[in-house]
This record gives sequence, structure tokens and C-alpha cells, in this order.
Amino acid sequence: MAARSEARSRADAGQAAIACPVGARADSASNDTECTVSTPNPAFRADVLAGLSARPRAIPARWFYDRRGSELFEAITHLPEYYLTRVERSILSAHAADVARLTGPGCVVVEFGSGSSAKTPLLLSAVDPSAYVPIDISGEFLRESAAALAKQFPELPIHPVEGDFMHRLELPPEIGDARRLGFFPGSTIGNMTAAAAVDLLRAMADTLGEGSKLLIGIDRIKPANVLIPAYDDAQGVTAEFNLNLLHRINRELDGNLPVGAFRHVAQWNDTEARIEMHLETTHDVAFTVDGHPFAISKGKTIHTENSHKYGPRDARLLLRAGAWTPVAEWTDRDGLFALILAEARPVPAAP
Ligand code: SAH
Ligand code: AVI
Repeated sequence: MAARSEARSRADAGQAAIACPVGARADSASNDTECTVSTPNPAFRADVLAGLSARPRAIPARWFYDRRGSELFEAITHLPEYYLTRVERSILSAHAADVARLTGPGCVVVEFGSGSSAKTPLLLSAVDPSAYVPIDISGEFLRESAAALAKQFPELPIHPVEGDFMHRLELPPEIGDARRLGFFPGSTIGNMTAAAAVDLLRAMADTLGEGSKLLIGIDRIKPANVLIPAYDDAQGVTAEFNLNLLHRINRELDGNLPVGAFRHVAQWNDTEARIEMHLETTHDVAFTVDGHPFAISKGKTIHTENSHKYGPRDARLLLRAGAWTPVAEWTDRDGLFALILAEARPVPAAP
């Protein structure tokens, strides 16, 4: 409930969904073919000011994804330590035909947090959809990725939607009432608390409709000596991804955070079964954001991301709590990652 009202207040703060033609630009100037996005983003401003004032300090992870953040995430997916993308892609290549058999042709594929849509061709080639709707908060990156995909699938109608999937999004009317297959890869669900994940899954079931299916990637619990390097790589790309949030605040919210006085920290929280990313101060700092003064003493952190990991039963339970009934599950030989196909069914009354 709390997550839902938090989502509503963000929506009220101006983070609306925008359906954009492939190749359109998000500018403050608008004409018939351009999308209008307010800059600075009032929802970003509100979350940053509230997050820096809260104790513990925390800023929601969705704000990592400006253009630079999306590029850095893409670089993370190629790192040797970041097994998630590699393993999920191999599971999808091995089982895309099974997904197609279970979903049938002609559905609309709706992808949540599509990013570069790098894994999507594997799914689109197998399921032969009638349309593809990529949804992402990182507008410019979304439109470029959609345009690149359109070259690969010239016959496929593609309708990108820029917006925050944490609140109800209207799907483009052009897709009509064809059956929907939701696609939520990458274990992005892990970036939410369980309560927010359940709210999101229920909202997805609402948006996609009863009888629709969802193909979701969920990262499994594994030893910390595998997880920590995946979130604190030797080349420092994840550190740069984390620190980019501070650069983004400086760029977009008239901030003067001393970025060099923060260091990237990734730690395993066993009680919560999650990797946490923080930005820790190496000495006392004082700065302003949009004219508001802040001070952080040495060794304190800003919590920037949770990445929850799930055991096989936990993942299925999460889906059921979110109104999705698992119908098939595939994993890799080492059980590092799971791809689950689920169907939106009404939650049965308790016996
Ligand atoms: N699906 C891709 C990308 C995962 S990265 C993959 O599997 O590799 C997470 C993606 O979700 C990013 O592209 C980010 O911009 C997007 N994202 C994160 N939070 C979001 C939100 N609340 N609403 C919409 N998109 C979001
Ligand atoms: C997008 N998300 C699932 C990534 C993750 O693994 O939690 C984001 C990320 N953060 C650091 N590295 C990658």
C-alpha cells in the first residue's frame, strides 16, 4: 500500500508516461513528432531532496538511468564478473522455442525496462509477435534502441513508451486487444523490495490483462564471493555507474556534490538476501542541490540500489503474491539464474 501511494505521489510529481514514435526525440520544444519531457524532472528533484534529507540517506535506483547511466549499464552487461546477462541470454537462446510453444504466435510483446533491448531479438524471432512495446524511463536510450531494433525487424510495429513502470501505464491503442506477453528480463524485479515487487507484478497483471503471460528473469541467491565481484568489478565500471548518479544530480539539479569525495561500496546483506550499493564519503562534505544545503560526515553513505536475490521457491511465491501463476521455469546448469513463464490468473480465495 505504501509503495502504491509513493508511486502515485511520484506520478503527481510529473513522471508521466509518453508514447513516442520510433526515432522521435525527447526535447523541451515540441511539435507534431517530438515528445515533451520537462527538464529538470520534478520527480527526480523530489526523490533526491527527500532521499538526502532522510536517515538513512537513500535515492531510488531508477534515477541511475540517464543516457550515461544506460550506457554504463550496457557496459556492465559485458563484464566478465557480471554473469547475469550472459547466463540469462544463454537460457533464453536455449528455450525461446519453448516460450513460443507455450504462448502461441501473434501476441504483443510488452517489455518492462527494455534498456538496449539486446536480448529481445531472441524472443521476437521465436514468438513471431504482432507488435513490440518497449517501456523504459531512459527516453533517449529507449528511442535509439527501438530504432535499431526496427532495422532488424522491419515488418514489426514497434511502439516505445517512455515512463515509470512503477505506476499504471496505458499501452498504445494501436496494439488493439491482441494477447499480451510481458517480458521483464535482467532481474530488474530484484531492484525492488518484495512489497514494491508484488505491487508492480499486480499492476502488470492489470495492464496486460487476465490470461496474458509474463516471461521474467530472476537472479538466484548464491555465495557472496560470486555476487560481490559482479557488483564491484575490477575495471571499476560499476563504481562509475554508481557515481554517475552524483554527476547526474550536479548536471540536472544544479548540484555541487564533490563526486571525488565519494566511493562505491557493494555489500551482501544476508538478512535481506540482497546486494546493496552505497556511495560512502571519504571525508566530511557539504554541498547544495537546487539551492538546498546538505552535509554528510566521513564514512556515512547514500544507499543507491538493492538487488534482491531469490531462491527457487521464493521466486515462485513472489509471482503468486503478484497474481501470476508460474507455468514453466528454465535455469542454467549451475542454477545461477531463472527464467520463469507465468500466467495472469485471479488469486484464489484462501481455503
Ligand atoms: N532489460 C535490460 C535492461 C535492464 S537495466 C536487460 O535485461 O539487460 C534496467 C532497465 O530498466 C534500464 O533500462 C532502466 O532505464 C529501466 N528502468 C529502471 N527503473 C525503471 C522504472 N521505474 N520504470 C521504467 N524503466 C525503468
Ligand atoms: C538492472 N539491474 C537488474 C541491475 C542489477 O543487477 O541489479 C543493475 C545493476 N546494478 C549494478 N550492476 C547492475
